[in-house]
Amino acid sequence: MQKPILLSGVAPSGVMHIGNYLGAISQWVAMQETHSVSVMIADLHAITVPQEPAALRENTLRMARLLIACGINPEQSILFVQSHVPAHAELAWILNTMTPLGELERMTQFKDKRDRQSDTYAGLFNYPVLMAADILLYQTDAVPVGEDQKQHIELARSLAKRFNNRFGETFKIPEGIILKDTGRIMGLDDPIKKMSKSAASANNYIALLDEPDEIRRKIKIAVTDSGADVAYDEEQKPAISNLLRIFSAFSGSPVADIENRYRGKTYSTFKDDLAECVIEKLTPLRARYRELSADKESVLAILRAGAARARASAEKTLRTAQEKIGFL
Ligand code: AQP
Repeated sequence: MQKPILLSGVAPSGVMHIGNYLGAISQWVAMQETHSVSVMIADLHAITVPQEPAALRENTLRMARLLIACGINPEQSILFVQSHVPAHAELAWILNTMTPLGELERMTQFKDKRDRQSDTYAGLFNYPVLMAADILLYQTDAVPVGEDQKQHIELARSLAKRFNNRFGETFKIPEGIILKDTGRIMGLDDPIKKMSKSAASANNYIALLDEPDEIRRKIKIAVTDSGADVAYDEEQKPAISNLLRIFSAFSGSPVADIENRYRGKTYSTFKDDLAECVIEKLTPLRARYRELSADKESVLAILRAGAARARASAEKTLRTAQEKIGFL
């Protein structure tokens, strides 16, 4: 029987942080057993804000290495670069012609990112339509993402339904998969906002490639709440609750067990142990990344093979959509 199809993606920025990892990438890795997984390095999305060409090229390769180091297995799953599959841009154009402006104007990510740019371009506004194309091209069943992508998945679903209603069954309606505990990891320096690589300070996040001393330092200075108890309470103790969720995700212990372990102990003891737990999990990943950095050719070969496999299924769906709308 054919496995359900999973597609998700990550922008090739220079940094992948533990929010990206716990909210999204670790899900993709785990679901390789049960799903047919495609992971896209979203360079078309990256250029919706200005990029320096050499850095974009390097970051795309770096992201491929990072994903493999995280456990995406290129022999089992499809790992590809979005711009290597032209069907993404072609379907996005078609979907743009049936997306009401009002739906894009409501997107909170757009408003957020626009406010951080000196100039805003149409690509940033249309980003969610491209994301809908990414998903619908592969007849995707499951899209595991962080909570920040929820609105975009809703748009992909409504565009698929709109197209199907107007032109007949063409696209599968995808389901977003958002983890309750790790779908929104908050910033270490501001537990009210999500952890984000474009935060003003690098103390906001732990990058997967941060060295152990850097991880210790960032966790030591992470914001805590008033009071002294290591207790889960999202309202009263957002900072400690966030650290508890990170600890739980990396250690595999339920939050309640960790609360019990640190009852009567200080924030500082809790933070020291959390840092060691994160370091233990990330050390093998960093080592694997370094190994892959020595061999650029084999990573390029993986991306070439991934693009060829992705193109085959994407083009099939694109042709069907083109025929349905009456292209000659
Ligand atoms: N803080 C987060 N908690 C849980 N999941 C998160 N994701 C992002 N931040 C968190 C999820 O990671 C996947 C890949 O993200 P992306 O590369 O597309 O970038 P992003 O969402 O734009 O991540 P950043 O770090 O927040 O970047 P900036 O600062 O540029 O906005 C996605 O599934 C995302 O939901």
